[in-house]
Amino acid sequence: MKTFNLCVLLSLAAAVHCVPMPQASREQFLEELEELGSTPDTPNACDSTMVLDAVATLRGEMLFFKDSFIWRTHPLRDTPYQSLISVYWPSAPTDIDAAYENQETDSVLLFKDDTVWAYSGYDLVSGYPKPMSSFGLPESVKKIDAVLHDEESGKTLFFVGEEYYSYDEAKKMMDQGFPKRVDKIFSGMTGKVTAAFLYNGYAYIYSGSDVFEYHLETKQFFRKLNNNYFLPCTEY
Ligand SMILES: [Ca+2]
Repeated sequence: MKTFNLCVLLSLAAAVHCVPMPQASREQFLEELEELGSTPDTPNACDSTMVLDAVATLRGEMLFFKDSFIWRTHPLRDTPYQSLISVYWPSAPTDIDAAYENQETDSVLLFKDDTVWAYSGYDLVSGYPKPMSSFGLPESVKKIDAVLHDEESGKTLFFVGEEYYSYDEAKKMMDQGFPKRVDKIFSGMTGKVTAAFLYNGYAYIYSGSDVFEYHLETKQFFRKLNNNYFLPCTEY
């Protein structure tokens, strides 16, 4: 039985809906992995010094991006699932800068240099890829370091160097008065932000292999974690 399924959790009641992956993608993935082999280029979740390119959620899962690879994890599964980004999204870039999930449009957005891609499920959303300037970022911003989307407030924060911009998803325009320093909102965050995502009312701000946990509403800093907190090493 060669059927290959991608399981997507649809509800907290743990009802699992399996989306068949096209057979061609499965074969392509196996061939590409065979070509790559277990080379040093394949990122390893057990490398505690690894700096992820981007982290995002997607329909209850977590997505971790590194080079050409992606891991998917789910709170109810123990082992992260690693594959090539191209298996899910053949037209997507590799070595991305940032990513976030827009739950309202049921899409995940990927940023690389001055371009943004949006996917709903496996499908490229009509109109994408398009210039990142469509968000209203200044022309001087040629790439971003990370992005953080808060569904409650409808704000999306773009991290660029020591500063961040705030985008209003409802108004589809940048908020006035930005950029501001990152440590004005996330106290003590003076290092470069490399990835960010929200989970269970907390903001997780990555700086290299360190992850800083902040309460979303109060912005109070709680603790410093490591990459492996969310992306566990499963080689024992
Ligand atoms: Ca990044």
